[in-house]
Amino acid sequence: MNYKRKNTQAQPPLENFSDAKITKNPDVAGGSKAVMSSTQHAFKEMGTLRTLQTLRKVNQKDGFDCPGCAWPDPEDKRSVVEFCENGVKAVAEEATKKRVTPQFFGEWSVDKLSLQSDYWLGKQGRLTHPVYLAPDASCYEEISWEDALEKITTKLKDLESANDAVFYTSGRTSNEAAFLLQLFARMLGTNNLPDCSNMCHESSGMGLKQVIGIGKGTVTLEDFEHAECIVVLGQNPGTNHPRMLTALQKAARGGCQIITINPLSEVGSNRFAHPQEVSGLMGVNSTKLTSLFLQVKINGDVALLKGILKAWLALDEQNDKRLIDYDFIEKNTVGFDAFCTDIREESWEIIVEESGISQEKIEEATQIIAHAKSMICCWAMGLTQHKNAIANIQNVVNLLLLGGHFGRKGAGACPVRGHSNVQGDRTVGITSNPPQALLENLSKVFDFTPPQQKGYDTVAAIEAMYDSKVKVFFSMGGNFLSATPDTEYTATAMSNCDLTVHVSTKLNRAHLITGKESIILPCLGRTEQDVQNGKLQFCSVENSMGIVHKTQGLLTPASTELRSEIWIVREMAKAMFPEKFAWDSMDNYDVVRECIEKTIAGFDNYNKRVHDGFYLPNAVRDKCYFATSSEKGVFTSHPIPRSTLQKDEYMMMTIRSHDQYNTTIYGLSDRYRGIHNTRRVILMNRSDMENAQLKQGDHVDITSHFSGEKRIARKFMVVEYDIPACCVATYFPEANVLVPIGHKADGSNTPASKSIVVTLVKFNADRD
Ligand SMILES: Nc1nc2c(c(=O)[nH]1)N[C@H]1C(S)=C(S)[C@@H](COP(=O)(O)OP(=O)(O)OC[C@H]3O[C@@H](n4cnc5c(=O)[nH]c(N)nc54)[C@H](O)[C@@H]3O)O[C@H]1N2
Ligand SMILES: Nc1nc2c(c(=O)[nH]1)N[C@H]1C(S)=C(S)[C@@H](COP(=O)(O)OP(=O)(O)OC[C@H]3O[C@@H](n4cnc5c(=O)[nH]c(N)nc54)[C@H](O)[C@@H]3O)O[C@H]1N2
Ligand SMILES: [Mo]
Repeated sequence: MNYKRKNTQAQPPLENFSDAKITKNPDVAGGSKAVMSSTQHAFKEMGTLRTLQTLRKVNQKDGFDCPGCAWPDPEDKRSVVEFCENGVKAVAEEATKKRVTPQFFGEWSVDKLSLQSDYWLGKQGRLTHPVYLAPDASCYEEISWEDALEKITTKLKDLESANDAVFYTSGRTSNEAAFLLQLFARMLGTNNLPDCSNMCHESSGMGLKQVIGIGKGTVTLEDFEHAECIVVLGQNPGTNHPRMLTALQKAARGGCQIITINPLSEVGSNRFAHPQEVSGLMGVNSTKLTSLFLQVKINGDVALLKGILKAWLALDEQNDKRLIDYDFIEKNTVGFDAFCTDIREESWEIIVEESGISQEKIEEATQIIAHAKSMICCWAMGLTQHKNAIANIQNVVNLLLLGGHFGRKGAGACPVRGHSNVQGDRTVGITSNPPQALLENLSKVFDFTPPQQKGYDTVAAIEAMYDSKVKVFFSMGGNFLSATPDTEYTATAMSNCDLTVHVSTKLNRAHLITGKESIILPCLGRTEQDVQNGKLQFCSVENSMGIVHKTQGLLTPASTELRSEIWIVREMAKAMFPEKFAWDSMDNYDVVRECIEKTIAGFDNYNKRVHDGFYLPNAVRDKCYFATSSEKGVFTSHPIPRSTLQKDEYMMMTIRSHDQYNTTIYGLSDRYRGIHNTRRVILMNRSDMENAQLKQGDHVDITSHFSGEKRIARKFMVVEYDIPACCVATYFPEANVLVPIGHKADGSNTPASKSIVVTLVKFNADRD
């Protein structure tokens, strides 16, 4: 392990499981337990006054956008409490009263910090000062902003090639900061702009763009009220998008049929008691959400979707061709005949074997789908993080095209985004593969020649760093070490840089595996007031449904030494390219928004419209226009992926617990899955456990297998769970060490972190 500075650990430490407890899953999500869990957390982190003050402003027009997820806010009737349990935790995590000061760094060497758990690291509080880790030093030390920025810009100026620098963005960054960062990187001369989206919905963006001409969803929140059928695939909204449950509840109450496709029967998708309704809070009135649950095998979605498509074609024949929207297909699509031939040729035997769902169940789902006049398909990481992710997404589109579910009320595609501004960051130019129009506009507006060569995405950046081709790694938020695949490989990669820089709110493991030198720049978060030159500023973000709106914090910043992300990039730009722009004028963020308006389509009148929020244009949704080369929606055919599992091998997915936000661990329990006080668990099917002679509570080492390579993660506790045979589940980021860097989605390069082939052996403390 040559990444080691001294004795740093890239992986979280092992557990002793002394407090671990496994209970039955609850039946209902939400209710009073959700309120209790969130308020306890909030009061502990923020205190009573700050909690009340802060929560009043979450997702309100005059407040700040919840940093939790990208689910949209209702446009009119907003509740005074427009947030959810996990939103409260996300806010509390940022608005905590605890602080990580230079004194703290003096007491805690990087080595010592790395032995602590991710939970512990996050719980230390907000970063207060810029700190610097000198070559061979063991502790970070305080550094002035001036000196920190000087070190960074000097390194950048000295680069032989701009492509020796990488600029990563995580999805909490505002439109304004993201726009400036991509501008800065391109002025420097590189498109090395990887982002968290590369590990997230990249497959959705690419898959959709090829077949419907836009890489985003095509529905509004209102559409959920008009859908007759909603299919939720590979998503756990009860935990990761709890406010979506309100939309699903409304739909279910209105008679909409909800089909859930998931290897796990997630509590949040089953029943929901709205904590903001008195009856829901008391637990006396919960709503059944899922009407049909299909417990698909991990990565069995292509098989299952093709099964539904096959059954639909047959059902349509039996119903005098009244169940397929032939008019829509004729007018708006290409590829229908070849698609039908491919679907008809699929065998039921393979469909059932690979999906794990019987033909009868598939036909039952098809009855609902084929008869729905309006259907929405929602999905998240269960579809995007597979080798064949694009085939997953394009088969969802096939389903929507067959029923004509585009450009119609109550219907469409809904990739549910993760980070609260991951979609906006992309819109304003964070991408390693920029569209020509963006480069041309940048060149016109800012008078420079942007680089044409494609840059590194996340996986390519790690590989380049591993090969010592990157000198400076700059991260705008996120946790590049723990969120990325192949933790040990990535650790080596990061340590091969000359300088690693993190603009962050909280301490995380990526700060501990460093280049020769490292700098942490502490920034303002969403909840905090951003005052520039004596004037209060605000930023803007785009939600999962393409609405751009204002976000403005209210709290006094955690420290006087915090700077806004915009200020940081602007200062770097001023030092590097003083003649290119009157950078100081950007202390008024309206000026940044004017630049965005001039460069990116759809932002007309940005500074005026941002106050109320506005939809970005969406040709598919607005006028059923598909911007593909044929100007039509495209039917596609993809073979069913065949399982290659050998005896004693399992297919592992890495998922989120109810008490984490990506690599930020709020707590050690996963209430909805009955797992308490532990995270190093592996969920297994009972018959698999019997065959492997394992009992609940046993400890195992997990080995992943990929192209002859092996990776190992030690000491996980076996938990019996209702999961299909030969499928297992572990939590991200503990299991990321098992995700091979080379195992990724075809076309989108997204790490395939939901389909890892693994074997298990009993844990033995004496083993090397
Ligand atoms: N509280 C909280 N909120 C969050 C986050 C968080 O960590 N915590 N993260 C944010 C981010 S960045 C994102 S991207 C989203 C993530 O939101 P999700 O995508 O809901 O998150 P995951 O836990 O990765 O869960 C994926 C779901 O897919 C299922 N699944 C796994 N493999 C397959 C498969 O092969 N087929 C099918 N059909 N299902 C499968 C799993 O059982 C699980 O229910 O949430 C966002 N919101
Ligand atoms: N195995 C496996 N790996 C995965 C996934 C999976 O499902 N399985 N999911 C993937 C997905 S979907 C995603 S999106 C990525 C997430 O990847 P990242 O976005 O890189 O990771 P996060 O854990 O969200 O980043 C947390 C850190 O962001 C910083 N931060 C928080 N708020 C702010 C802010 O306002 N400004 C700044 N500058 N910093 C801030 C804090 O320092 C915090 O420690 O992980 C991916 N990795
Ligand atoms: Mo994500």
